[in-house]
Amino acid sequence: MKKTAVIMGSISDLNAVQPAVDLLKELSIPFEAHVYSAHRTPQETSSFAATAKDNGFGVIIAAAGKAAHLAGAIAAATTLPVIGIPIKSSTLDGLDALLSTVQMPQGLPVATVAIDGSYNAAMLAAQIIAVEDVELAGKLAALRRSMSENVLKKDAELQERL
Ligand code: RP5
Repeated sequence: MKKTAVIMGSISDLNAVQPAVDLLKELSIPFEAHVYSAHRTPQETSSFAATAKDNGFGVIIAAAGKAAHLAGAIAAATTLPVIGIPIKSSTLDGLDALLSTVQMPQGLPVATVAIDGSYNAAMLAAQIIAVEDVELAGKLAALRRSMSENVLKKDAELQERL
C-alpha cells in the first residue's frame, strides 16, 4: 500500500492534526508525520515533496495556520495529490489559513478541507489510497455503513422521545 505523508507547519499544529493520525492508524494506513515549514524550512519542504513519489507516498496531507503556504509549496514540487488542512492558530480564527490554502492558481490544486478538518483530510487520503486497495475500500464502506446506522439509531431514539 502507498504511504500517506502528514506534514505540519509547526509542532504547535499537532493537536489539530491528531485526528488525522488517529484515523490513519485505525485504518492501518502506513504514514510518516513531519514538521516542515514553507517559510522556516523551505528547502526541506520542497525536497520532501519532490522525492515523496519515489519514496513510496501516494498522497500528502499538509496542515498549516496563518499565512498557510505549506500545502501550496508542496503541491508546487510534486504531482501527488495534496490535501490541505487550514489550522486555526491566529486572531483570524483560521480564515486566513483557509483562504491561503484553498485559493491555488490554475494547474496546482490543493484539495482543502474545513478549518481544523484533519479527520476529513485523513478520510480523503484513505479514499485516494483505496482506489487501488480493495481491503481498504472495504473498511471505508464499513465505516460509511456504521455512520448510517448511527444516524438511523438516533432517529429511532428521537421518535421514542417525541
Ligand atoms: C504556521 O504558523 C504554523 O502552521 C502554525 O499554525 C502557526 C504558528 O506557528 P508557531 O509560531 O507556533 O511555530 O506557520
